[in-house]
Amino acid sequence: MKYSTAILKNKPSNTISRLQNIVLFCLLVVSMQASAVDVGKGITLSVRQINKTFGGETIAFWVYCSIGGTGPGSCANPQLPGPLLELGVGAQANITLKVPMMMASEPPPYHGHTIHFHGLDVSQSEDGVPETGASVFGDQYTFSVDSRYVGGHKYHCHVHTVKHLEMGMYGAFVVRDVDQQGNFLKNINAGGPAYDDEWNWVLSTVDPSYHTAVGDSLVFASYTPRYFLVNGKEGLSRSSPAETLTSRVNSTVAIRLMGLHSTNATFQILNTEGTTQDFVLHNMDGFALNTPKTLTQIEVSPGQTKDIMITLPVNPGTLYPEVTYRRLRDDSSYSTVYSILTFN
Ligand SMILES: [Cu+2]
Repeated sequence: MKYSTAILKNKPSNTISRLQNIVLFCLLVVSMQASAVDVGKGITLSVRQINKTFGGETIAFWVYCSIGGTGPGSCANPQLPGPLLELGVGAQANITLKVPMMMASEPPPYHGHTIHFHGLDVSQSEDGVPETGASVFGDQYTFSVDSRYVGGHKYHCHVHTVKHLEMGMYGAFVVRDVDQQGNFLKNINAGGPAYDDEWNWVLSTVDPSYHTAVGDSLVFASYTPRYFLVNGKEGLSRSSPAETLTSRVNSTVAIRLMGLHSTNATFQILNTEGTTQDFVLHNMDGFALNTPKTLTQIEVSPGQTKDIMITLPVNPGTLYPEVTYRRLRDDSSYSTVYSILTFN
């Protein structure tokens, strides 16, 4: 309803443009929802190898995928990162991981896979850490979380993490606030402010040499990333963005920044004049701040999650959210990943 109102208000005489907007919006919603999985309904995940090409270089990745279906993130159509997993507060997650016997390139004890729910305080037996007893040959994960955890988290494999994380074994995990019937609410945290649109950004980096090294190789002693990604895409320029979102004027957009990368990273949002835009930080590492902070720039370190919200201007336009990846040693810039946020 709100979307229709905004469209009518700003394009009262352009029916074709209005229809295009509605179609585009529906397509965006469909494509975003296609890979989201409510793990409260039960889900079986597996792992597939896919190849991706960056800079003319073909690199093998291992990705989580959901068994069943044909959409993005299913094992019929595996994607980097793995599917967005969602869980309502109070519901029980029921996740089965089936490990295929195809990852023979990692010798014992570095073979097999788990799921570690980074930032969720689950019991040790559900935590996916092989060193504390998790099975690496397939496992069942059942847990529930309370309202403190509403917000952005992530999941990744905890087997030989330096290798398996780099290989692409990660994805976004969002805990949803719910109403009394258990329906998901669009709140940034439990009872927190509501947003109109949500954008989940998985930050990651790629050092191709890690993708061919195995076991205790000395390659793992030095990280030299060559490709820098948001949701598995490079976004090398604004004309070739990693992510695009079409929203409405004067609406609020939640962006959840999930650090699965292995460098420093800085997030900011620029307008067409190149001026940084204010946004509000609401959650850090899945927990609501007592006092939300208004910022123009934010650091996302490896392993961190930061949930922000921006209120879009009242006139149609475009903003440019971007992530600049930086060296851990001296913070100098590697590369910027560009995205586009339009509102009309
Ligand atoms: Cu793994």
